[in-house]
Amino acid sequence: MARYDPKTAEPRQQARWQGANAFAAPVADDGRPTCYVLEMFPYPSGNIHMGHARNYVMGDVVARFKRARGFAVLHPMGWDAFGMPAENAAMERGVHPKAWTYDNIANMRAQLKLLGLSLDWSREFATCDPAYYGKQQAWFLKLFERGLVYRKDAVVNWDPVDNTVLANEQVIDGRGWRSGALVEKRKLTQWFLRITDYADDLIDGLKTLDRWPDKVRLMQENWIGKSRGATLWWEIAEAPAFLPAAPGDEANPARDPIEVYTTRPDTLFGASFLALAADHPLTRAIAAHRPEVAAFVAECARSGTSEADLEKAEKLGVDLGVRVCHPFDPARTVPVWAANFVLSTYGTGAIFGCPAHDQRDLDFARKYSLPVLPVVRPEGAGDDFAVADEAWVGPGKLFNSAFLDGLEVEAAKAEAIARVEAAGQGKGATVYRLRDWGVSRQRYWGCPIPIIHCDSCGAVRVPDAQLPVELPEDVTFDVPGNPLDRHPTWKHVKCPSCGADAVRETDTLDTFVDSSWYFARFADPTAAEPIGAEAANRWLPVDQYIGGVEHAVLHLHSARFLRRALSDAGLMEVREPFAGLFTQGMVVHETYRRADGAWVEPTDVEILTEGGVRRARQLSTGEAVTIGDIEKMSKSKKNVVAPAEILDTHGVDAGRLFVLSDSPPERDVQWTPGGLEGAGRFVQRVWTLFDGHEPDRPGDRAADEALRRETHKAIRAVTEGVEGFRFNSAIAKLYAFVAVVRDHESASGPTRAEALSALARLIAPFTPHLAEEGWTRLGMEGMVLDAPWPVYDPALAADDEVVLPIQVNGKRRAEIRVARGLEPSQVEALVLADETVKAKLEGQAIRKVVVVKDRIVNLVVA
Ligand code: ANZ
Ligand code: ZN
Repeated sequence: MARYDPKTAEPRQQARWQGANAFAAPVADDGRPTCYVLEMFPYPSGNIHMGHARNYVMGDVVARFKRARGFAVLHPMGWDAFGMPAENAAMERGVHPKAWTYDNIANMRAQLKLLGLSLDWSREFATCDPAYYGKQQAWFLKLFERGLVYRKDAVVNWDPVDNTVLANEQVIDGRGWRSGALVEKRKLTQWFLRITDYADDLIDGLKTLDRWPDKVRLMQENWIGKSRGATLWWEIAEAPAFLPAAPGDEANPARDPIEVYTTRPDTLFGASFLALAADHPLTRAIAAHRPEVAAFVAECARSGTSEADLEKAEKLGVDLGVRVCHPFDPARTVPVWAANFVLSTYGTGAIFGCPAHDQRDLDFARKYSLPVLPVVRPEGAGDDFAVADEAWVGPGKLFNSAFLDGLEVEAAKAEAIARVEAAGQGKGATVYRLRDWGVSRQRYWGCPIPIIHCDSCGAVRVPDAQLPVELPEDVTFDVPGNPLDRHPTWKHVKCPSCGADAVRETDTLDTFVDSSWYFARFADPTAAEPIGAEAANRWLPVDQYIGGVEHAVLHLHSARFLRRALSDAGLMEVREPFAGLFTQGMVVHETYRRADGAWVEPTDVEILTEGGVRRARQLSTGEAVTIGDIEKMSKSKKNVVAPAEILDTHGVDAGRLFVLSDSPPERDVQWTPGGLEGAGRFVQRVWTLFDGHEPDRPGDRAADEALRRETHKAIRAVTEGVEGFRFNSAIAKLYAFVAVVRDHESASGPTRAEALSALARLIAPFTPHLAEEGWTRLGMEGMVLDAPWPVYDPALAADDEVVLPIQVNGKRRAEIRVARGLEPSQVEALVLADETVKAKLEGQAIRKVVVVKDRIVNLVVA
């Protein structure tokens, strides 16, 4: 019998699929129900890594399974191809971003093709193809006409060396991640998408996403961050003389009441100060006259800008020398400070501090010796309730609070809002954490924003006939800044509306825009409209979307928003973009490090086990290396195994099997050479069964009956496993089934044929090449790809036995296998006669036996 040779079999089967154009999704309705399976498309960084491979193999299992179940499947692939790394390559190595990107795509496409994925390559595109981004410009202009795209001044992180805006993640300890320069805050006019218009709809829609992980829905909800509370106006009681004096004077807003947003109006009587953001108008007005305030503002502008950074930073502030009146008691005044923990972009950029019931306020009050007045006391606490280092943020009853005394927190909130509204001192308010989406980037390698700026007409849209606005290719990267901005000719155009000299917008779009609608373009990638209506209606929403949980917030949120905006612009129907979402775990690997700190690649490491202790040695130098933590495969720690490496050893199918078999898909999987070898042996074992099949062999009746039952049970278990995204348990079942088929050698040819034909179809989603080879070897017609998924007979698949745990005085001590449905009295008799149970009891007397039918046995002993 010949060994199975993946090196010849795998290319052979791939050529067969390609020859039959097997994975092209039908262009027109062919009567089958549709199923759209999509994995998050890759950024063309250079090589396909193991995380990609696992992601795409999971999608492939679903796609192949759905196809066998009678669906017309759309399973496309493309490239999220704009972004900074291409420009960095240009700056560091002098390659053009376009050449770098398309070279990487070619390389990665070839690597992906080796994995035997059932992808419809005819629909492939990259987001940097003018044919794609031109359509993006077209819908951008539709949203512009509807007012869903607008321009406003926004504060950005500015890197004064690289001359560019940085995202919050690119600011590390207040410095630019590339240049190391101290980052400044600058006001720039930027383009925004009006995502906040959809805040409520985005929250409501989450309720319909019953095939999304709960944790992702929760993350989305927190990101939108809807909260109910109140805005309150605090009249100015005292202010430095240099502030303009006229309240209500529009030219002199500095003496207007300060508007504060709170989610805890119930705690108003515990207020001991107000705190303003560093760029609140009043802070700035005072900074203009007081150097210590100006210094504080400058300091805030330099430090980290993300909410997470602010959360960690020490709470700092400066007294502004202003006092304001308490809304419920004008005779009582509190001081106004500027503080670094107040965000200018949330609420009103001003808060009242209630140190007893908010930790940040408490830290601040302790640092600057401000009063701490408790107003909510927990159940059981008395009038002397006080807080020390920890604010009380839990429930309780109000005290020290006049008319609110005795109320629970929720009731007190409502009452406080009613009172301030009646007094004209504030009103109930709903506030969102969500901000409009700033999409301007001062970069070259992105989608040009199709706008022309004219001195007399303002921002004018590029006429449709002039789309796409293509990126010029003759750009230089030798100096920092945006190459589009300094290009000699590209930006100089005539105004489309008055014909005067005008300039193009030189900002490009955030790459998250590119990835927020690609799934819709795949439905008809050559449509004249951005989204081909007929095809989109047939294929969308994506039935199963698969990707990393790191995209759970931004990418999914952008896509959900855009779907709504485009539907309002008449470009697609309203529905959620992704009906089902699965977030897969990562591929992790041990790390290895030399004494000098250098990381060592796994292929250069030999593991030695002595007396149960694992040690490692670097092969190339013979030096001992330390075995470090198991971490996500990453180039920086060199703990990567390239998918190409596995092809050379055990073949694609073994690799596919391994990345899915070792842990549940939502968890991380640890890459080990041993695991891959195990999968390789399984492939051989399966082949041996196919190859040794003798169709005419007689057999014995008992073996036939048993094998048939096992076959139908396996069909059921694998089907349920794939449907429930439990690929690892489906594979475990396949391993067990293969052992069963081997053990039932005395079954007849026809019964074994039934078992093996089911096996070929059941393994097809996981190890498609092996399945095709087996299918042919069994003498079946056509490709297993086109064979329907096996169907089980429920009577044969029924589990006729159950394993009951046996507890003795509440502890699990033994188990017993009995026929399903057996009456408690019969079970009791079997348990009492069981030798293992007797041994466990060691002669103790049984007081009581409780049997829960088909579930558990409890023994009470003296
Ligand atoms: C008074 C108060 C008393 C507050 C108390 C909390 C507890 P969430 O729930 O996250 O929406 N806040 C308001 N605007 C802010 C800003 N721009 N920067 C920083 N903090 C701000 O948070 C709402 C609470 O965060 C608000 O309620 C306000 O502090 C603070 F015992 O007001 B609270
Ligand atoms: Zn004009």
